[in-house]
Amino acid sequence: MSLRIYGYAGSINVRKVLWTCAELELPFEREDWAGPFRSTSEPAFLALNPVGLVPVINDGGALVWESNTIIRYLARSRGREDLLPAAPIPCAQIEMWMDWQASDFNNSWRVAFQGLIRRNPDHQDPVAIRRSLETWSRMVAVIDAQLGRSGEYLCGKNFTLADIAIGLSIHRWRSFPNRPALVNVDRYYELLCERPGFRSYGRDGGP
Ligand SMILES: N[C@@H](CCC(=O)N[C@@H](CS)C(=O)NCC(=O)O)C(=O)O
Repeated sequence: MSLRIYGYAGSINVRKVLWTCAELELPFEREDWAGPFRSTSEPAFLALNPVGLVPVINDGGALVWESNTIIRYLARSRGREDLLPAAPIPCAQIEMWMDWQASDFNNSWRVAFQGLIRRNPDHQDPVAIRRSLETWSRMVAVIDAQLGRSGEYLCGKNFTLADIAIGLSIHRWRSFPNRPALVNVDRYYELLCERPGFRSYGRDGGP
């Protein structure tokens, strides 16, 4: 049974999984759920993921949800230590960026992105948008400084899972028109664009 991915391809979190599959050269089938497609509150979906969010995978009967957990699982189960080393220290140095992306960094952009890019009527408070934008910009500047130190990818010379989580976030950041210029982030984006997986599922997958 081949790998099955549940979730619509426009979701930033589903795109992490699709890009990881491209890096692993892993064939998969995908079912559209959430966003404009079938509702994740349907019992059939809640049986896959009780919290009702995409992505979810079914890998030979093993159900896994939470995008970063899924991509860690895929790299480990396929023995791809280049993407996520087994040794505790290099592994932690990658995972700290992934966990930060999924928590504080993700939260920073929510209001500004929904208000300014998605034009969501529920997120039009100008003070909240300005605060979100300031926090988002400060956090992208942290990434820029890290990229200045690392010189290539986020955690050094090698592409890792941290680049999938952070790279998609940087793509989202670039959808904001009046963003400050960040030289290392711009260089990094060009580097990511050399990867077929990013070209298929990151850069071309909407903001
Ligand atoms: N922490 C979760 C977040 C997943 C999430 O927020 N998924 C969104 C799409 S990006 C979703 O399923 N939304 C429900 C919907 O669109 O109906 C993860 O990283 O997988």
